[in-house]
Amino acid sequence: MAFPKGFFIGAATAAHQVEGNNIHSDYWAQELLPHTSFAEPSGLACDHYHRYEEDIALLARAGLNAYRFSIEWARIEPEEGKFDEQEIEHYRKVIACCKANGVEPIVTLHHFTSPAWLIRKGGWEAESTIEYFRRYAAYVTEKLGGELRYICTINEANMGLQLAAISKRYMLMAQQAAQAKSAEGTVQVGMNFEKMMENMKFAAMENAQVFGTPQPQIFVSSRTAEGDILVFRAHQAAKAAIKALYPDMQVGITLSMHDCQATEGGEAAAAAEWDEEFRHYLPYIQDDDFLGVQNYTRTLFGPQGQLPAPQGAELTQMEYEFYPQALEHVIRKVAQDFHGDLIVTENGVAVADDSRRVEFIRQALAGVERCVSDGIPVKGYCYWSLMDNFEWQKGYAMTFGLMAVDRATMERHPKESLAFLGSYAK
Ligand code: GCO
Repeated sequence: MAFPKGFFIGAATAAHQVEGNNIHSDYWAQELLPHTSFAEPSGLACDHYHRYEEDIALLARAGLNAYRFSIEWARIEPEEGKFDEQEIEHYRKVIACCKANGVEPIVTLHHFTSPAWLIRKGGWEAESTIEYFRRYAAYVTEKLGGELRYICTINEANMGLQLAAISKRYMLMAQQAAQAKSAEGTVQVGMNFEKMMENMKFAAMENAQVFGTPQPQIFVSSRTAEGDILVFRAHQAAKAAIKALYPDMQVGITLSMHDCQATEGGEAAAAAEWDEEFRHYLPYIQDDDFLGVQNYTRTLFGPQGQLPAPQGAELTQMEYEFYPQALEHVIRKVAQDFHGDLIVTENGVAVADDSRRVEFIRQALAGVERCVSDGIPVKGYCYWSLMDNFEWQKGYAMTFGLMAVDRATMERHPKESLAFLGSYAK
């Protein structure tokens, strides 16, 4: 079966991960702290800011018909209330370039990075952030809305809660390791634990200097229950502003979702996780035009909670399981409760061997095709990512891309997987 006419086959990027020199952002500041937890700074990234024409042309030449990218708030509003028209013109050109290449631009307004000033004002736990985000969304829409059909307000709006859960698990393990310091085999862990705590003290001081608080509330931080909902209220405020200007704009949010699978006795834990990742947000997104589905793998649950990947499972560079079947499962589960359109805004794999990427895409898209033929309103699939890029704290080591980037020369090298993905659109 082929996808219906108008189905998007695309690739995704995020501004900070590819553009380079995002100097007014919170991440830029954090990357440069002496005790940073980033493996390396983003620097020039892939210089996509200057090479977007080549990148979009390569995407289009391979047959892809959609490009999901993000607009960088820290460029548009580098200082509170000071909006930069020239940066609007930059993104106007990016959008025009998509169209000249027959590519649908799918724009995200917030993809993890925020202006540093926003974080100094309390960031993603502060009530005032709702109004700041609404104002920025309205500004961008007023300027560029006439050229767009799809806007994702916030990327992986549920990330803060997932991080809170991971930190809790991690701290528990670290405490146990520290207590068990004398026990053989854990000494080394205890030592590292102490060093890590030491490092955290310095990092806290450095953060205080830059952001006025030892624990800045960037978007990708552990979120409180109130902060979790605040993000969705910011989405709702932005959506209302966008709709007031362009009632026909397709507006949605994107969520990071695992295929939560129960092994025997793990049913309650898997259901609780699905509720936390997805279902409890329904009241805030139910009326959205679409939901952006972002999935990379599955998570297994037993009676005690989350389980590691099965023995012998193929792992990706990210150290989670290579499991392309997860996407179909997630789409089917989401469609039980969410009745708007679905767009796969991210799905992908970090592997060195591109033939495994081709296989991942083949299996993932077979699952999407089955969903479409069962009548689930999936409107598109964007692979993460168009090119190898800055994978946040992990730096440039993770290769998710359909194209390799030689960061010394910035030359692009399309991989076989790019043409393979493009073949689905032809
Ligand atoms: C995300 C991420 C991307 C990551 C990708 C791979 O939305 O989590 O948006 O920025 O690079 O998920 O881990």
